[in-house]
Amino acid sequence: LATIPKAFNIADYLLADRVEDTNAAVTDTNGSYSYRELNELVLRAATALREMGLEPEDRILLVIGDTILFPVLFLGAIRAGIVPIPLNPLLAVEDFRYIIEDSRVKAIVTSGSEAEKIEQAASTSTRVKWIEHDNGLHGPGIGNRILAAAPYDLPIATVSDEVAFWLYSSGSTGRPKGVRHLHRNVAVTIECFSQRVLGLRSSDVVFSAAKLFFAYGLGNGLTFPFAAGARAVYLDARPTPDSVIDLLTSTYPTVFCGVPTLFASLLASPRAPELADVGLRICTSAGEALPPEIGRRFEELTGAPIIDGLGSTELLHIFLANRPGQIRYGSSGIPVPGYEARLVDEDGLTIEKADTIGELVVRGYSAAEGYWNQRDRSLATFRGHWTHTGDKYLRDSDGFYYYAGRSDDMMKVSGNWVSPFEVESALISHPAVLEAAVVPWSDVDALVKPKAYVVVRPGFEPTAELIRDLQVFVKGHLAPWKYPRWIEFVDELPKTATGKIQRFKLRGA
Ligand code: 3SK
Repeated sequence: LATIPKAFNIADYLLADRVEDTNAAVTDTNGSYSYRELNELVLRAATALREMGLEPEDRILLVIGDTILFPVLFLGAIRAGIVPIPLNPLLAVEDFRYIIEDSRVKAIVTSGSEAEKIEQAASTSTRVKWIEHDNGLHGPGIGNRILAAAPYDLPIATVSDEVAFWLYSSGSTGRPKGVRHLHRNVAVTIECFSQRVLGLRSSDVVFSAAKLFFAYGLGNGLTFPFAAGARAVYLDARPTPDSVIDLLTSTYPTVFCGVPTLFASLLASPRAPELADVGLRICTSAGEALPPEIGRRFEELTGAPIIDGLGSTELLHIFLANRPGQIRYGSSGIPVPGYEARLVDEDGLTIEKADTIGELVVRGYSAAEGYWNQRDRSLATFRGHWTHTGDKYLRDSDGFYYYAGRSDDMMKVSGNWVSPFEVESALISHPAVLEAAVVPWSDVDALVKPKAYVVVRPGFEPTAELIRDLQVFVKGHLAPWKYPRWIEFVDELPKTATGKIQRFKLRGA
């Protein structure tokens, strides 16, 4: 791997050489911005954040959409040594409240549509001093502050081994964990995946349907294209088949980064034939295993192979992947150059034999420094140079890895972690529910969604109407992707002698 100097700032690394570059860096719904403009906006944002009163190492939450303001604020904060924490705007108020307390942020930038939720969540915090609104670059709020500030001109004051930003990852008890990433980690993912696997170049136009607040989207839509001098195309709206096809047929990206559910829904869309000649060079898929049929059919339709891979928030981006020209649909591929992978048994011993399931552990220099204030979980996950993924895999005799489930009960739904415990807790707070167990279940496209088994309280009828009621109820309490797509009523749940639910007896996925 390339040597990374001690004095190092990832925002500076991405943009400092592009100060005079007039090529387009970002196209969002409102227009295009050259690298020169982007660099200047980033430096103005760095000043604006300092003028608001933020000091280096202070933290700021970014609850904003995929527009030019995302890279401007994310990189602007980092350039000034401030630590941004991008979050999913669709989280529930309770999630925001927990993260605001846990992260001890001093400032929050929120898009107009989420402002009410954020203000409610921050109302109990004694630490949050500023809530700024994102009403667009030219709108009142943070946009105007940035445009009014002078470009930041202080020298780099960060080092490669210091924390640059955090991302939150869901935990099995439902409490998200703050994953702390260093400046150097970004440079490692760029070299290993973007350069050595995707071969991203300045002529590429990249569209990531996975949003920028995800580790996967952050690499695809921000750090990878900027490092290559390519153009990133942003879609602020929800990535539905229609909005994605509109974007692909109007901006003609060469690289499209999606998740399996989206590839499946694009293929099922009556507008799918429009994708036949949009000029895609390559696609990536992550978030959950890509069903082989979906991969093959999408490649047949568009002519572009899908590079399916496995990454994690803890390792920042993809570390197992297929390779262009060497794709095995149904497999997560082989270790990305720069990473080593092993399978271990329950005693931590390496499994050498092919086709034997074990836990996947990975060694790579993009591993996070640890979880914030969660020592036990950090010790369990980041063991020396090896990161324990919690994923079960098998490796065939050619060295290709195949997903075989989770070591815990967590599941991935459209690329988002869902804790069964959290969905069960929401269900149990409904007056009709006595007990609930939530497990992963496969839909017709072999994609995983939550299914709930529910025991109703005496006096309540297990009807189709109650199913709808419960689904609406959960949607009202949790982020939208978490509600159970199927609910089955049962007389009792399988349990251990000590009363723990045996979810594995109910699993169908
Ligand atoms: O879910 C994944 O496979 C993934 C990929 C890249 C970065 C982060 C994640 C969670």
